[in-house]
Amino acid sequence: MLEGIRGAFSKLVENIKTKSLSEKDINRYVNEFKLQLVSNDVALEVAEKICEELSEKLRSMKFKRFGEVEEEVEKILEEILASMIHEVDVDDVLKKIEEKRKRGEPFIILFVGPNGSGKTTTIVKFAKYLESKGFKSLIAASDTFRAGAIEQLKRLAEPVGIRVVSQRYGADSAAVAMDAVMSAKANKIPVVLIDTAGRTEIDLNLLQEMNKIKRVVDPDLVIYVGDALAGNVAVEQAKRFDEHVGIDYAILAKLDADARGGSAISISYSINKPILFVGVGQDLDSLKPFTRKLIMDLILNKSS
Ligand SMILES: Nc1nc2c(ncn2[C@@H]2O[C@H](COP(=O)(O)OP(=O)(O)OP(=O)(O)O)[C@@H](O)[C@H]2O)c(=O)[nH]1
Ligand SMILES: [Mg+2]
Repeated sequence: MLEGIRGAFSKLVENIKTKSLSEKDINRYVNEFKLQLVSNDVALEVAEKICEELSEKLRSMKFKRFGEVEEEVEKILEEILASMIHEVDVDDVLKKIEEKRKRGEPFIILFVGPNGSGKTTTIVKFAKYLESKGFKSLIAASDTFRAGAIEQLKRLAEPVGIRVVSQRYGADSAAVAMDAVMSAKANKIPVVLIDTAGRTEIDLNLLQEMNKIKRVVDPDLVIYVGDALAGNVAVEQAKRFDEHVGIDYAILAKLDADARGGSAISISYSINKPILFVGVGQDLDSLKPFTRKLIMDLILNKSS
């Protein structure tokens, strides 16, 4: 996972620690590093920002004993990354759910994202996660568009004891969502998770449909599920969903299959929204809270 970006970072550290650096060296290594970031899916604007700060900090770096240089460069990279990756504590979300539960109202989360990004799987993982924290949830099958979507959701959710509220294909997705909300109220289920249809193109119809669901159920959170493998495209898609629908958090699925790793850095910075979780496998327990530490440890090779 993330071998590409990790390789770029260690190459930079290697270059810098073995030479006494002239201005020209710094420019060369930083440019080389920038290219590697971009080829590992870091969005250009983000790579430029990282490298601008990096050059500045390298120039003012005081070289100490030889062995300390590596540490120093790693520290610089850590600082830069930390300033770019937005973090949120999942417990904050759990607290908000608890507040609504006390008021007897369900907490509603709308999941949006492009075609095949991992929404349905992620929702069921999320429901399992909530269950482990003591919150029951039910899922609205508001993807009434794609053939097989309702069965797929039921096949994943029902064996693990999570109820799915569904209607027929072609039904109004906002009506399905509303049904689920009413059912949650009647049955005192504290969380409603709404699964929606993805599309290959981010088309106007889809966005209108999302906005209609949003208007009708007034969700507490809108979560964008992005596909780490989509790289730079994932960043552009996230931006467009944010512009048109408005998103609060992102979840980045398929990080386990992402050999490059740049989208994890880019998405959070580009849309200025925190990543809540990352998906690290197809099974339903593969959802990890996203922390700066998790991503930095992966990039800086501090854990496997
Ligand atoms: N390796 C890996 N695969 C994942 C992960 N999350 C989802 N997938 C797989 O990605 C594929 C698509 O997942 P779905 O959950 O159906 O995606 P979706 O966004 O609901 O797709 P549409 O409803 O068609 O838009 C499935 O084969 C999932 O098993 C993950 O974190 N890691
Ligand atoms: Mg789906």
